[in-house]
Amino acid sequence: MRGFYFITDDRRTVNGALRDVADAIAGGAAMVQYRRKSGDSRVLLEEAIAIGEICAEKGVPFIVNDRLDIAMAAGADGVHIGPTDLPLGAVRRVYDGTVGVTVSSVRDGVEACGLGASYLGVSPIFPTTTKPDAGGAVGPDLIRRLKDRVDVPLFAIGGITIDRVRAVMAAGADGVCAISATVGEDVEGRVRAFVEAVSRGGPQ
Ligand code: TZP
Ligand code: MG
Repeated sequence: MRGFYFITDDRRTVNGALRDVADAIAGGAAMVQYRRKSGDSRVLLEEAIAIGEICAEKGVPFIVNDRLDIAMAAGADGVHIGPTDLPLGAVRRVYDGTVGVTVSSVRDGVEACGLGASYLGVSPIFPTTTKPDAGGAVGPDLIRRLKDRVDVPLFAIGGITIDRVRAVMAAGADGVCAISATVGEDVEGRVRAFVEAVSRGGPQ
């Protein structure tokens, strides 16, 4: 798992999110996460299935944020969990797909890998307003310290802009996630710029 990891913006409508996913894949996104923080489960499931179909058509791995039940019911490739979701040990008792875990310290990252995390979202690298409860910025150095301790792919998330790609890739990230810096206008073009920056290890 390497490259640009696209995450849907919770502020977008369902149609907007579907368009964003198609555009992000056209721009070269290597993986897609469906992130919607509220809504009836059956509505979330419908949206997850629709996004999963777009991803499957293009062969792009599809991950559901927070909800193992929706991930499984939608036939997703995996689930992404954080500190307030089902604990990783519980998820692994019933699920052997891809499980991504948000971590903000070396200790949490090492523990998550011991429990079977498939990749880590290292968060928040820089300040972000997209996830108000993300905690204080941990900086690119946490990627460097985790790289020495774990073997799974590391994705930098939180306040990532094109200009910050170099710092996180130099620290050893396998890829980046960015919501505000991609969603809005020209998602395809913005994602393509991230994909190129990640593959070069930074912007031109
Ligand atoms: N998890 C940790 S930070 C974050 C998530 C979902 C938000 C990232 O959004 P942005 O707009 O790229 O800072
Ligand atoms: Mg979560």
